[in-house]
Amino acid sequence: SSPAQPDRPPFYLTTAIAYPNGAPHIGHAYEYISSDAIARFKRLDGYDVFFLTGTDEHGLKMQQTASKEGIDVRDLAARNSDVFQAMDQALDISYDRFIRTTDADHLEASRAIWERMVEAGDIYLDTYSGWYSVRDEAFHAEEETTILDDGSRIANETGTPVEWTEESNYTFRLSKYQDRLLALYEENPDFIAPATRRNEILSFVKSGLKDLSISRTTFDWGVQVPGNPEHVMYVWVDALTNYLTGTGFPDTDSETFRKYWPANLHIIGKDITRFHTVYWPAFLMSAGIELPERVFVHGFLFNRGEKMSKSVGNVVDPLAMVEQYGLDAVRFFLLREISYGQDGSYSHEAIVTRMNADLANELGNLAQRSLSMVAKNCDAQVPTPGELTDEDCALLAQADALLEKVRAEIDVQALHLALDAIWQVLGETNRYFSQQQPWVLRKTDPARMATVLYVTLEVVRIVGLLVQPVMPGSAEKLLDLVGQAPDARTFADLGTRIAPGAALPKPVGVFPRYVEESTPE
Ligand code: ME8
Repeated sequence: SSPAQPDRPPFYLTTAIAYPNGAPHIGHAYEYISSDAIARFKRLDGYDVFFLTGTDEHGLKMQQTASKEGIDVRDLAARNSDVFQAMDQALDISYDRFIRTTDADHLEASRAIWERMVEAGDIYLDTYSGWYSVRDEAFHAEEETTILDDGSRIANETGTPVEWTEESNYTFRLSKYQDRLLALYEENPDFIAPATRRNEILSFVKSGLKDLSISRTTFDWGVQVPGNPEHVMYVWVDALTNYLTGTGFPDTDSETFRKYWPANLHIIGKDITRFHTVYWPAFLMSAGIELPERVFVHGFLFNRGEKMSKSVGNVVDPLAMVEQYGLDAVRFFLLREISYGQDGSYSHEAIVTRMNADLANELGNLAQRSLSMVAKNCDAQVPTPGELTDEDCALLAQADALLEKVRAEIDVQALHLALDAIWQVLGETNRYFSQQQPWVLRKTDPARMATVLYVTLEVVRIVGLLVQPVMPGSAEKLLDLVGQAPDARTFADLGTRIAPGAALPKPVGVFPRYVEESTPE
């Protein structure tokens, strides 16, 4: 048997689970890529990560889409769930489980949380009437809707049509949790981030919570309510429960539940904040289950500033984007260009600028120039440095300080600032390389040239290790080129300097420039 491993701290991270009523769009890809970068960072930083993603398959929206397409809703869900899963693979998303809300263990978990809420006295039968948006799978209060000129009514927040719904169904005593929710936000100021989202939710809850309708009888595509098969659960009750299912709930004694629950981080987009920061903690309080630590809300992606969504139809296929620019360029662009937590825009020009300036020039060219000098002038071995100058020490100190800086940014999900810190050091390194002029030293002072190349390779190595979460494929190639052993690529390996004398492979370019195809005359 293997020697006992010291226990690594657990880190449980989730994405929203998407409605598989169509193919995924770039907004979905953005959520998975950003969450994946966090999951990979935590793994490299020594955490025992569990990363959950998947598809949200029940509800009226799915049922209506299926009947429109003339297929069985199960087939629609299965077909598109596979498309989401294939996209995750193509995007290098390192999930530990891809959950489908039609999975057998999820049905069990959903019934269990329901029964706990019943036992708490929080579910009662009532007649519900109000405005429902199928597209949002959400209820909207009358004052949150507007009547259009043609007499139809829409939800103000999302612009989606709402319909009058009246039925006898189960209702959750959300109003009972108003004070406890406000206390939660007060005592745990980091529960909702960024602060703008927290403030929105604070004022929403302060304005008063109404009880919430949580079952439907007019269709049957959902989890049956325990003890009353006439009802299916409101899709959000079972959807949110997926985060518990992933840990083995309702088996609260299971090793996975004890290890991973409560979740450390739910990553979601801004349109579903209320469900995750009001309904979800209230359900958990009612069921007597610990609350997640934090909900981080990312912004929306816009195509050249224009809104895009599957329902509207101006959707960009993430895989076509990957085909055009390469996977790591797309991953890098999204995380570097957009302030995580705010809305962002993408365009061909912006992607090409990042590819060429940040990747090809600042990182690729630095690696390529230093490595090809080493190949030609140092017998293709890591050079042996002489005594270090102040400049050498200052640069290495900046590179050595990166882990702590980047870790602090990742801990508050400031992914763009983490990358910014790394690219600042790359900027310094490029200035250092130009000032030191190793190509001149080659003739005048080969020993000094060796030191400059050594210092440069060491920075490239540190950067290579740190960009693994964002660009796993390219970082792997870069680390191969600087001779970093494949089994020594965690952040614990940052502190061991590159070994002089190590043989290096023939340098190859890792970050190609994007060259526009010339338009035919
Ligand atoms: O909301 N930019 O599913 P969904 C960035 N099933 N993110 C976007 C986006 C955009 N343009 N459009 C959507 C659901 N998203 C529910 C979730 S969780 C228990 C249930 C984000 O397929 C959106 O905010 O409509 C959400 O986080 C995710 O994509 C899935 O959206």
